[in-house]
Amino acid sequence: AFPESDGAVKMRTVTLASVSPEEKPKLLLRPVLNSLAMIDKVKPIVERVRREGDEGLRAMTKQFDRAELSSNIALPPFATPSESQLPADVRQAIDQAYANVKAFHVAQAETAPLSVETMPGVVCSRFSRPIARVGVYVPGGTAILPSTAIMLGVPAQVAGCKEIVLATPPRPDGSISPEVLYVAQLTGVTCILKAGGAQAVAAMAYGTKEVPKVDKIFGPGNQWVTAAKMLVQNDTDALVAIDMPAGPSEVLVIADHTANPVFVASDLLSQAEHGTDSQVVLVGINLTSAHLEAIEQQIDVQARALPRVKIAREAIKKSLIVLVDSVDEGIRFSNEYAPEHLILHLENSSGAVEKIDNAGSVFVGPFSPESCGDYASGTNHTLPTNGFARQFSGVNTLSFQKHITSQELTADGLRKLGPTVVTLAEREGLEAHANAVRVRLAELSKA
Ligand code: HSO
Ligand code: ZN
Repeated sequence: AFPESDGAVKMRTVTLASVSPEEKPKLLLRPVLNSLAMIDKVKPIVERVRREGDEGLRAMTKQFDRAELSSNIALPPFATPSESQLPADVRQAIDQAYANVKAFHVAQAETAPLSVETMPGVVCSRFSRPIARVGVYVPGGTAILPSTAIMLGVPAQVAGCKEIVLATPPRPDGSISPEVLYVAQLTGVTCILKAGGAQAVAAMAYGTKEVPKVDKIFGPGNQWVTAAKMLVQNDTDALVAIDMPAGPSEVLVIADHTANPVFVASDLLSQAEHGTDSQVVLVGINLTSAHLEAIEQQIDVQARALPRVKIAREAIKKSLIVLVDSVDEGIRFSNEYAPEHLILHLENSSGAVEKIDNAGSVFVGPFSPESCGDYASGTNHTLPTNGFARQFSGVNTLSFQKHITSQELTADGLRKLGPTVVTLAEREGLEAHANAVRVRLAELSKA
């Protein structure tokens, strides 16, 4: 019905039951990211920042972002943008998003230390502390993303990080978008690094005269940014952590006979417009061919009306419709795929949530589009992609903190536990360990 020649925006369809066991794993694959080759490519950039510091950084910003900077950084206070730069409705929208994201992330913070008396007189505790210096990367590129500044700045602020460096590529005139500046001010960013790409990651990982070194780097970015994060994470000179390995954004939508084709298509396209490499999957449960056609037609019609139709078309072309016979089969496929975003358009969407094992964030029912989570409902939009939802959580308040454990034993506690420790230490042949207990037990037996 949609010949390629008329430019129809159409996905590939497979029926899961007729896919061979050898073919099935291929359905779960994302486009190959050759991370090792990318790491080799970013190495010279990272090394140049280490060698040449601020000068090297400035030269690369001129080369890649066409901006000539007198300084690589900007410090607060960041001037409140004027009404003409940032209209009141945009400002209010940012304020609302900030408030909701903050409310949800404040609730995630641990308020009291965890404390357990494992045996009488032996108390073990765990408490959290902010990571002192963090770097948050806000991509430039085809869209400006102040929402990402909110999603990373808010948890950093709520966690109590002392230094928050926000890196983002400057515009050719050297300025930062008023939206990002406004969010930087709201979230208490302490330094804006006007640089993008691998060079920005390197500057934050090692520090330069102008740019403060950070302890952990967060945020999405293109493959250069991701490769640079992976490279610096493995360098003991940098001593820096990263949030997670990031890949192209994804959505998986599960739809049954109750799904509204207009809504389903709009959800798929909101992901597809992110980039030509975006991954879009529709899992259809017992859909009639008329229903499926209605969805496909909506994809085509809505895509053509988008300013970013070219990008959406490329993404949709590589995407997939998987037809299954039951909700359980659909969810099983989704759990294997482990999508970054999972949207449920089911007769009983809320009832299906308990069966979900692997997903970055779930959008439940017809009135919960991914866009709400992307911008303003309160959940974070920095989420695991590429199947990493199997073992990673999305960015949250605790991502900006670490835990410290502690213990305190009373004399009685040591009397009770000491012999156990001595036995184990002797068994390992570590006499000094055993002695550290013995000398105390000897002292206690005098009293
Ligand atoms: N869907 C993107 C986040 C985003 N959407 C930012 C709009 N702006 C990755 O989760
Ligand atoms: Zn999005």
